[in-house]
Amino acid sequence: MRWVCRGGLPAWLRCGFVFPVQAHVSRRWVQNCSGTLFTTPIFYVNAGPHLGHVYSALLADSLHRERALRDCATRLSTGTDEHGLKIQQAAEAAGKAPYQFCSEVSEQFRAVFNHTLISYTDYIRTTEEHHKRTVEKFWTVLSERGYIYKGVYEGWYSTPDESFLAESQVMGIQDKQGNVIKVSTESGHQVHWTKEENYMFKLSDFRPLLLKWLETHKQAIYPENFYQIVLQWLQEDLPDLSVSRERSRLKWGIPVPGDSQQTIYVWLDALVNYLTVAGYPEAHHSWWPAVHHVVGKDILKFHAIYWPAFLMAAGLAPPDHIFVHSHWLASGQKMSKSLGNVVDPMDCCDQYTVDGFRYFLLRHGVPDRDCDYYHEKVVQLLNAELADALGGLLNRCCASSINSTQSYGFFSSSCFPDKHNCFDKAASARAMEEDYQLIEFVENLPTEVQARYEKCQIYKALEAIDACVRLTNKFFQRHTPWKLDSTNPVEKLWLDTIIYVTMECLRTYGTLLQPVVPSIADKLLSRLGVAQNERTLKDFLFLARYHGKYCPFEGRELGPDTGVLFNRLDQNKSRKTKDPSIPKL
Ligand code: ME8
Repeated sequence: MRWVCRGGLPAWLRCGFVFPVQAHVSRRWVQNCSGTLFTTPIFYVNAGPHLGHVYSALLADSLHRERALRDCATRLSTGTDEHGLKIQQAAEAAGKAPYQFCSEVSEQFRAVFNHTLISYTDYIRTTEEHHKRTVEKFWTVLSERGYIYKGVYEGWYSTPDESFLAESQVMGIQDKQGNVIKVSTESGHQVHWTKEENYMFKLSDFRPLLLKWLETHKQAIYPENFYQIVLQWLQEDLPDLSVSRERSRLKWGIPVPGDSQQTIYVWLDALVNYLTVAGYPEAHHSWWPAVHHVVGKDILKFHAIYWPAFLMAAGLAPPDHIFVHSHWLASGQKMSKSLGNVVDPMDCCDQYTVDGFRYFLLRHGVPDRDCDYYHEKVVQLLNAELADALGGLLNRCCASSINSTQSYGFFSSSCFPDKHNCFDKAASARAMEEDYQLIEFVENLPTEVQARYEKCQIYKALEAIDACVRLTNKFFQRHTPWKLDSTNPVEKLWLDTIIYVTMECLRTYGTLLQPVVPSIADKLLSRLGVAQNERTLKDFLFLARYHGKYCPFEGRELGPDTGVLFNRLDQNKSRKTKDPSIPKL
């Protein structure tokens, strides 16, 4: 079916028509545009960074970049968790002084994050003086408000998890020598019986308040299955929590204010890093509680129960959102040093490029469930979506055989009339029903992508973009522009329109892909001639000429870089795995 416009005036002059989706998008962006602090977990420095750590950081990074794209105030904090028994033991095993050991591994994390283009604004180390002062202040507030008391703690402790466990959370198993040992049911790590005088936090007081918080903030924890898990935990009794260890056992940590014989529990120390970054106790109000924590499922209890309870006890609000993700397995198995299947992020970047690696993790990683990582899948996905679909589309509309003037194309409303203002069919109209569907999908894409980001469903945002890329390839294929005769003025109008529409679609994809593949998006937008200050989503207008508006890109000269957007990968190059403790930098 084809349509034709009545009269020759642009649509907006004729009836003041504003495309409803675009109007809706602009309103939403303005409304939601408040400052947000995104955080990653701070990483233990007992071993170097691996793929799972980079995934946590990547999720937060793309959320942060997406906010920036909408011109919203945003920060991204990451860093390292450097106190506690397991770090103390790792430093001893390495024969190094704890601080030197922590500094070396912390630098490894920083280098991997720099390399993988994690655009953090804050990098915190818990051994920094200003963090220690914040923890002391926070402890003092909890204590003064009556939520800390001294008691005797007796129970199981898991050092790898730095976690206290109830009898119901441990089970007996046989170790390799046939001895019966106790392990944490959740993590499988060995636990040891501890009895010592500790400071206790009145966690039990907070069960009703935590339940109320979750009832009134149903979107506080994403995805929904993890929200339900937390609710389930809160159905059971919440015993008071030991928040210190005897200094004789744990030297590597912040001493309890006023009691040098006790060290503050590493999880209390670590969680407070978020407040340190926000500027507590003086300057946190501009960012707190507009905080979005990205955390792995293994540390959900600390973030969704202990942390909100600590905050409430200190008179602060819980964070706005906790985004939870599941774990990456390597070829179906949990990654572990002993199995030798730990995936090194630096190797991945070497093999697939930084953007390729970022794209795979965010496109294939589904937060609700564990995901499998294997080489064949990475190669297949990147070749199909980045090399063939996206790169192929850019190549096709920039090829000099089709685009002889090497420009953005020109739009002809007689070839592609406004569907909403056309009453009669005209011979010059070439657009088909499927073409109108395509532009409707692409027009809606920024809204859909934003909605996905708001739920941390980046894989779904990327799925939607990829679906549109495929539709655009079909559009190009359907109209066989290579068969049009550019010396014929009528055919030239349609050829230019096909190029213009395709480039407008590509500009939309390039803009929306910036949070995930910043280098590829930059290459794509530069090739289309889109300037740096034209790449945000604020006031983004797709297919302006179709809506009878001025389009600054129309007819613009293409950028000079004709290089391949993403080189196809070789399936036969095998994946390497290595010990993560010494990443190649
Ligand atoms: O827990 N796949 O630090 P951490 C995906 N210091 N994510 C994974 C993963 C995998 N295979 N393995 C680990 C800590 N992670 C604390 C945090 S925050 C105040 C303190 C994720 O270095 C894990 O789920 O053990 C967690 O979110 C993050 O890496 C850091 O783990």
